[in-house]
Amino acid sequence: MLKAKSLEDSDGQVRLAAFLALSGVPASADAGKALFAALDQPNLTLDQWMVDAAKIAASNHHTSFLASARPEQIAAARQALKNPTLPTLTLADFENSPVGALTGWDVQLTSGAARAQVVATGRTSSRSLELKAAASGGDIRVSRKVAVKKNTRYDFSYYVKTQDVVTQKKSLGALALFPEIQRARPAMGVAMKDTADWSRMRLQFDTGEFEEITLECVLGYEGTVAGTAWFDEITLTDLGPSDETIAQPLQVVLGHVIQQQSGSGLGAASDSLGGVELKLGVIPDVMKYDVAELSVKAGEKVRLTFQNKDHMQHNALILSPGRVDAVGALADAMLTDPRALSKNYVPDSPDVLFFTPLVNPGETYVLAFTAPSQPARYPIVCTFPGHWRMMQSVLVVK
Ligand SMILES: [Cu+2]
Repeated sequence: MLKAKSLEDSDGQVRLAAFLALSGVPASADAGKALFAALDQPNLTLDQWMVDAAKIAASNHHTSFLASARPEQIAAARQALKNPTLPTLTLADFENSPVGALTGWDVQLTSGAARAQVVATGRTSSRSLELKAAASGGDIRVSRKVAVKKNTRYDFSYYVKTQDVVTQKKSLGALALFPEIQRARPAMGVAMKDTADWSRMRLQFDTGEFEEITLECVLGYEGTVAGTAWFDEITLTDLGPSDETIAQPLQVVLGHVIQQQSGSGLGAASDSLGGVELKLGVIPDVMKYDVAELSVKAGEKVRLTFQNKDHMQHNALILSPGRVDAVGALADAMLTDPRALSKNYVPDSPDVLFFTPLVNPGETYVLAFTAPSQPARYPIVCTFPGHWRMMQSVLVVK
């Protein structure tokens, strides 16, 4: 395969297959060198999945991969690691807004009685937006236009706090959303109700053809609620073009390997990673992991790379044998826990042996752990609301 130059093949799929193949073979000097050469080309762009595959392959052959890098390339990759800042746009923090009013927003009382104003308390600062519905119920939305780049991925983040929010019929509670950005439903945060302290909501979306979208903060939504909600620190982070190309893949992959090797003997001659590399992915749109089972030896060191190629968040919990239903019931019960999101929907249970946090669409998380010493079939399950019955795999410990 190395001779066939498949790493430099003009067909991206062939290159991806080659990278993936390299991640599954024993560490070899030729493979690391060839991978480095394939990435070390001016003006090379790769999509993010290929960059992720290249990271795994480069980790597997890190000794020869790093040995191929010139000192200035290492220096540039280290520098990039120090400054991973993406452009973040603050849409609203209300800090300069007069208290007791709401200027610059359209306020729409959809039904019932409710009001919107800036108040003199914030999450970490001195102002936030308050939406307050009467005890008899109200549905209110405040909105403003936001300029965005076309065909660009954004990470949307905001903080919300609620007090005594009681939903009625079909209403959702307190949430922020962009109604123009449609998937199955508008791009919206998880709706909050009851009483909950400041919680961060995040979601990612693609602007498509839009250059202007509407930010809405809503209390109610398709029905009235009683209670009060506060919104603060509403931001959009530009994640780059939605064709998902990464302009300097070599620097990104090199940075990944440097970070991984720091503290474990950078440039050591022997393979210092140790343990076994496992991969778990998600099949888009069907709420399923992409493998039925993974297997390891008892007591072995494991690095599980969980890659979420789906459009929604998922996690992966490794459970005690036979405890899927018990942990699933605890996950269902978390639907009424206002801190569920901040707990990544991971139930407090001794049956949860290892877990990843919620992994955003397009992101990858590496979970390192030591496999149990007891050979058995350990369930792997996603506890994002509604997923656990469908979304299961097994870690077979032999
Ligand atoms: Cu899931």
